[in-house]
Amino acid sequence: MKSKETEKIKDLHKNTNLPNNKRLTTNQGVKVNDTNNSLSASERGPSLLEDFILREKITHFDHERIPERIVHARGSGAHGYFELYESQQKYTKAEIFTDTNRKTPVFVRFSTVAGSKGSVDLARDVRGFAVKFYTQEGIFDLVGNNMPIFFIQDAMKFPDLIHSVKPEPNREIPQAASAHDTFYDFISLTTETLHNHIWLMSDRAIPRSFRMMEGFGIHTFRFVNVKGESHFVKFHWKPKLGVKSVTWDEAVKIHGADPDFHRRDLWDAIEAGNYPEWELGIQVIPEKDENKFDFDLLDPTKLIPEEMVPVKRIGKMVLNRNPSNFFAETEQVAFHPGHLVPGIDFTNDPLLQGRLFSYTDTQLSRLGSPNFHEIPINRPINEVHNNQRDAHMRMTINEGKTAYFPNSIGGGCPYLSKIAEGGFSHYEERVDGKKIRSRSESFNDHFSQPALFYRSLETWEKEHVINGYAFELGKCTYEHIKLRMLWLLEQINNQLAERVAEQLGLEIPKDIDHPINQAIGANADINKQQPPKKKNYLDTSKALSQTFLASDDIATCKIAILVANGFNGDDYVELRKLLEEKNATVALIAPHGGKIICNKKNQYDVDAFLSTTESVLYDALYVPGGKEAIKTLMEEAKAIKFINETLKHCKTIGTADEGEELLDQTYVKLFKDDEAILINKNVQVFIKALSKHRNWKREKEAINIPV
Ligand code: HDE
Repeated sequence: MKSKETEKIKDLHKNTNLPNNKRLTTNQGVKVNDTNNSLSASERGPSLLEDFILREKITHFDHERIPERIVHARGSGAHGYFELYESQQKYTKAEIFTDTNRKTPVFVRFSTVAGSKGSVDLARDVRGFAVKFYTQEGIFDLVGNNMPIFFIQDAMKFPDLIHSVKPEPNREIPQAASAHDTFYDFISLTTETLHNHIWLMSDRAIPRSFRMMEGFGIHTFRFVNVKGESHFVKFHWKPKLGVKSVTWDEAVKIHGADPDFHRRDLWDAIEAGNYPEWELGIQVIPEKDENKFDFDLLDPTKLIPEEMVPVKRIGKMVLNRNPSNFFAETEQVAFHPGHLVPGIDFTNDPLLQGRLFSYTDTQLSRLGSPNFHEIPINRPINEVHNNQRDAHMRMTINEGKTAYFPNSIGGGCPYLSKIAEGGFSHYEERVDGKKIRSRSESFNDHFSQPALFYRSLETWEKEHVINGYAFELGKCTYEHIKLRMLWLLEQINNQLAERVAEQLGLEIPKDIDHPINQAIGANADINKQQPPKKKNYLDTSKALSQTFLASDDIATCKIAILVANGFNGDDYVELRKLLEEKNATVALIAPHGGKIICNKKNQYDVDAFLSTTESVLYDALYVPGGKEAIKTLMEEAKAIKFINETLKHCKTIGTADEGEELLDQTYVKLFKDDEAILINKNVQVFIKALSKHRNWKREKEAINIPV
């Protein structure tokens, strides 16, 4: 246990004369003198129904669970604040975006989408990135994801999308995984999904940390200024630590080594005072430019390349406090894209419009009452006054006899606010047309942006995308689904399709005129929407490639130091000091737990011993010298595996003196010219290599290392 926590517990125990409010009581406040034994008639006799203490304890326990979120069930939250750099009053009257003197409290919840509450953190999935701003004008929720686009264009299709990705209903398999038939059946028949889907195949879907992901509001929103003028706006979160991911091989291994990898990482960083930070960016588009793009601004499957409209960074968010109680805060928090403050407004994006209905509706079944806004984590910081009353679990005791408007008996309260006094008014957009059920033609280009994304990736990223598709389609069992996907990939990029086809052992079909496709043609996009010629409004966009979104900051980077008794203590102490100065985290790993003794006879606490830990939980490895230590490690099969795996995952490896003999027992001996394999180099060189996160140049060969 960490020393800070141990001290806290000691403090509690010091106080033997606990005040009444710390004594165990029933929910009615009655002190309890036994919580281990039920009331029974004689020592070995039957339990008695009158035992109200037992009944209360069990009844409460029986009802402890609430329905988990239908999507985004697995999540982790943190508190923090938002600060604005410069007033955006030209665009918006929202005071969090005009008042630079404010520190607005926030609560953020990161999540995966498909898995249940207890599923693993490293599933290949989109991540939710939901921010609740507790502004002085009320709650503003920016309920976004870590990818800038969504799978579908219209809310009507959301249940179909989610049903297809969730475990197949006959046997509830697979958990938190998109690699199965029903998902690819849907994707391959719904071409609008292909853009978000290619992001899902990329490393963005397996982040190294929540702290190293971008966030996006996705939809085009509106900013409205004091004069009532509107601008379109897209929201972006840019992480201070850059965008970093793990490889799929690591993700699979992290599933077993630490299923709570992201949750733990967020918690530990905040506990250690390494507060996660993002800058809030906006892309602002004047109303007059609405139709200037080759795609529709209302289409949530399209992004606006940053090269076309730059992202202006307007403020920063810092997460500096862990929740005190997971259920009360992270589980009960209720986000809603319709929680807005004056100065921010919606557009007619049909996905956004549908969401505006869904989020309150889902809270009613999940939290059980329209009073969910009274749960502490959901309460605005300003006062709430209205004529709503009663319902399950009402916490507010409303006084007086009037609960209607207008009234004179209650002094006319609560009063309305004029727009100039901060009353919300919707942007008066002109709407004119017939009631129809159809999709605008301007939403029909489903291939240009997936192609732009693929073109924009560096070679190593492309390889990961190819392998992502091959893995996922390789898990599908119906050949016609794989063929449909291959045909669609061919429309995105020929090299991509060929490489995936090669791994699947299939030929790319020449057309989609397959009997099964004909049979379902009437119900699916695929036959109706023969892809139009792809547009090429931009050759590549650097903002789409992780290569260009890195950061040199090694704060919270986790370095494993592999040692055994007799290791070179001076080497270790110097490295640790320099790494910790840069807020990196160091873990001493040894063949056994407890203490480890260096060549100078100093003792150190072991952080993890080899059989309890795995290389995939660290970002880099260092092996100090020391004859005796190296001899011991050479006989440890797990030490050899640890090194080989670190190498395979393209991480930095450093050693000095006798450490080289250990590395020579591993595949490292074949990679001695590699720029992130550092033998007898000074510590600064090690730190520099670390700041690159991975040496992807190694991957082509290293991927074949048999671990
Ligand atoms: Fe959500 N989504 N969503 N979603 N969503 C929910 O609300 C829904 C969409 C997002 O940490 C649910 O409280 C519909 C896009 C996040 O608590 C539910 C549609 C984006 C979270 C719901 C979408 C999101 C949710 C489930 C299509 C990115 C987790 C529990 C019209 C911009 C928030 C809940 C948290 C949660 C519905 C599409 C992001 C069922 C109908 C697009 C981050 O109401």
